[in-house]
Amino acid sequence: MGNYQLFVLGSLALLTLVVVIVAIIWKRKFRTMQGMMISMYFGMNVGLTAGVLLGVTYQGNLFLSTILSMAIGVLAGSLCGLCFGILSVLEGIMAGLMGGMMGAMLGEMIRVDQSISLIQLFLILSLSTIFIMAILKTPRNSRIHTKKWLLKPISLSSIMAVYIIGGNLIVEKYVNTIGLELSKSHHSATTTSTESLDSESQMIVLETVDMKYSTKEINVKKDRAVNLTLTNLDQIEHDIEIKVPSLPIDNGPQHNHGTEKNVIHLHASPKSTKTLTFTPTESGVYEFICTVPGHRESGMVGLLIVS
Ligand SMILES: [Cu+2]
Repeated sequence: MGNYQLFVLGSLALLTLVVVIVAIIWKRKFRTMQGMMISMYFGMNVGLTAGVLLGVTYQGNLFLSTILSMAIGVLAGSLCGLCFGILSVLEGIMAGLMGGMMGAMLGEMIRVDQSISLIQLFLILSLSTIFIMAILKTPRNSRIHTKKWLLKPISLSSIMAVYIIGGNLIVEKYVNTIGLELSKSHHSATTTSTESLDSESQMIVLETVDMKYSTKEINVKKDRAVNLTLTNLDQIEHDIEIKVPSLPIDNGPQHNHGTEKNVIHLHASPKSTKTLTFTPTESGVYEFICTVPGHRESGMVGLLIVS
């Protein structure tokens, strides 16, 4: 749990407390239907907020995020409903269940950066429960004589604005951290990294494990040296062969049997690493394969894209 998650969950807890206190103070002013409506609105929005947050946080474990979010939604909805009576409790519980479930599913499916705005939207909707209560509390047919009543919503709004701006600052840090983690993991997960050692050479690292290449696509630039490394993690031998127009290879002893012009061939025995350098001279899409019998057929094939 990062700062951001704690910020949102803490806000929800605080909000629940405020809503319950306000509901207890004003409960005589609400009719049953209004109490039900408030509980429903509050339970649903708290469930949705917590759901999206936890769904994103625990992506890949929808069961956990759903159970937790439904629990939070039910807790908020029923606590709010308790102030108004049994019907409101039921309404709050059902809305909390539904909000938590839908929120978790939503969180599971969207990206972290997309979740931020949704969480904020639902958080604002949850906060607006207080406004709804203030509006519903106003007796029907009552006319507003002075402009004093404006003070309350204005002060409430400014408190909310400060709160949300403060929250945004935390959010930015959170997104930056996540973005950093993402780019880091992206870097290590895809073993094919086209990074330039200097301005001229491009490093490509390809692994073979469980009869598969670690990537199905290699992107390189034309007329720039490509340093290709094949790391064989399997117990059987693998190789890589690419028929691509290229400059003659000058890799000396490391270079195995790529004597044929325009054929890149790199062979790695079990648990070994081999490297060669070549320079593609024409852009296009070329197939790379493992020439060990049966390997290509079982999926050891990919594309080299020269641009
Ligand atoms: Cu193979």
